[in-house]
Amino acid sequence: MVVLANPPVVDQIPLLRSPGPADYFSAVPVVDLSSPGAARAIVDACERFGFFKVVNHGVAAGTMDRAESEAVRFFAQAQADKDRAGPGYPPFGYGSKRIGLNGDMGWLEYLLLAVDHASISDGCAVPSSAALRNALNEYIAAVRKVAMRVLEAVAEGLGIAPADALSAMVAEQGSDQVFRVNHYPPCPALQGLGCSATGFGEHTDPQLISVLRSNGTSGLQIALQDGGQWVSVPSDRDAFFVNVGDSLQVLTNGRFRSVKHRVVTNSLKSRVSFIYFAGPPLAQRIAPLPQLLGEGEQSLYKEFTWGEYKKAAYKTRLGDNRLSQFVKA
Ligand code: GA4
Repeated sequence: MVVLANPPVVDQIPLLRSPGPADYFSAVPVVDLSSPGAARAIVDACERFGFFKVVNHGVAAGTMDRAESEAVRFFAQAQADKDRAGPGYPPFGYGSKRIGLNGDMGWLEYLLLAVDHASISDGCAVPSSAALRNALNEYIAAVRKVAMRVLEAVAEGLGIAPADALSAMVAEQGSDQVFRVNHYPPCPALQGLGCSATGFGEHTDPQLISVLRSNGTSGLQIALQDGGQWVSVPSDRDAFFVNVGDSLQVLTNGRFRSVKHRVVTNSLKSRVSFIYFAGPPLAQRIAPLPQLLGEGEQSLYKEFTWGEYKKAAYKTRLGDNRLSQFVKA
């Protein structure tokens, strides 16, 4: 019989098989953002995986390091101090274990922040520490530029004019950008048992794209598009990882598919990740770009705005297929 050292700590969190060396995915597409072939490589990766890694992105290591060390300092505070910065709903601030509004749980704590233009929204009182806020703002401004370049490259690779057809949706006044700092503490109670706590359960992101950066602790897994096999993404603290979200799936009429992903916690090491979610303004119509529809080709999806999709998303459970209710019969 297996006796957990401290069973109640994980009793509400679903368990996953611990990843082994064979689960590591060595074929993650790597895009050199400074190379002339970046646009083609991005489109290829989006079609095959809905996921890729970005190197030579131009973001200074110091920007990432400062944001990471300030985030680590925030999460190291006493629980009571952190709880004063939350709860995460409605809808922004500090949250612990609860994800969304419908009962999803993960072995993590996080900061969920609204972004206005290129920094944390003035409406977000959290984080209150100037050092953390400044470090995150410097990071957000930099990662947002990476997201814009990726969206421009997507438009170029797909042959869409104007070049800013996609990036303008995020650059516009009123665009719905969100930033998340996730801290997955180690879960030693499960060490050696072959299973791990779910850090963030499987889901697709509703936005256009998400740009992730983590410390050197792995844990991110993606589901491969042919067959759905879960593979572990080797961590790389110097790179960004980009996910295709549901909205870009619709804009490309399913040519790109949003990638299912999740995070498995480590029994010994904590993982800290930053994710920038590039969303359009609430009134933006999300429908296939006319230039991508072939002769006589119809949209696979019913008409909706980003605001309608977001509202529907918040009624779903994390792992639900949120797009299915918008697929034409
Ligand atoms: C997934 C992507 C982002 O983290 C997020 C998440 C949001 C939340 O944590 O509040 C959601 C989730 C995400 C999709 C479905 C709903 C909403 C939790 C949840 C169960 C901030 C987002 O935009 O959508």
